[in-house]
Amino acid sequence: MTYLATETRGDIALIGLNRPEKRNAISDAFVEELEAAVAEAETHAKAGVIHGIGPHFCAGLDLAEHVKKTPFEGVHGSRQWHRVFDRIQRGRLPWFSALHGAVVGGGLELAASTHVRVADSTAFFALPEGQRGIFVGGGGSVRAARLMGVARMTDLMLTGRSVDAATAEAWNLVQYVVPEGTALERAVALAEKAATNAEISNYAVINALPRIQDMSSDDGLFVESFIASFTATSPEAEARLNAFLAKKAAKVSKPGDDGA
Ligand code: 1HE
Repeated sequence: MTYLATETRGDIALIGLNRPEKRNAISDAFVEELEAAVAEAETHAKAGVIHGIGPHFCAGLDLAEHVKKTPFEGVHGSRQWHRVFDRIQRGRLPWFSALHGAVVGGGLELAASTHVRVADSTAFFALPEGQRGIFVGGGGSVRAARLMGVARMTDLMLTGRSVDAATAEAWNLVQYVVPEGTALERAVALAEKAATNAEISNYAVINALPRIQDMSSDDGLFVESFIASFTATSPEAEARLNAFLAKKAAKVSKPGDDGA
């Protein structure tokens, strides 16, 4: 692999963005490689972690490549990012991202396609597209806007300012903030938790929840009933429910007891 360093730790697939000399800037070939790595992870892992190698998570779009494109090539490029990030968001696996340093532009869009974001205290977040004369093209206007809200995203894009990890947590951009240098370790620990869930439950969480948010309340509740029934009547659910009733399954832990 040219742009990625992949690794398997038990049930967890790790994808390291590995172009540190260019701050993990994402070119067309890079995003294609990411798609292949996600597809490969789906063949064997139960959860995945995406992280950045070097001083930053990701500096976003490879600006050197972007200047050479025609308008129509730009559309295809953006649609390619959409396809790859959609495979992360609505694929087979729950994905966790471990964030440090710059999480900017397309890097923030990539992080927004993962399901749980863990930032260390060095992480900073920005959408400098306006400064570059461009617009988000990796799904940011949908995913990032829904996470932080349109008003905050508008502010980030108009001012080009950065926000720190604590602000990103307050803005719902990340779910965890951890000490410097520990985001990867925490993201792997969280992914290991998710890997112990029933696969069908994880699939429902990552595929049904975002779709239900796009529905009316009435439609969402209707769809929820079918998913609830479909999962609850699976053989795995029966085995897990019986294990709990036979006192052979772990109880729900108190906050902090499980390391999360
Ligand atoms: C790059 C890129 C890049 C760095 N494309 N080459 N993204 C941005 O506007 C962010 C632009 N980058 C930065 O603001 C800074 O590089 C960072 C704050 C991320 C990191 O700073 P630093 O001091 O650690 O690194 P550096 O010295 O700025 O960069 C090291 C090298 O990486 C340097 O190349 P070199 O050949 O001179 O060594 C930089 O040119 C190169 N580099 N970032 C190409 N992004 C699907 S639409 C998404 C739209 C967007 O993502 S817009 C946001 C683009």
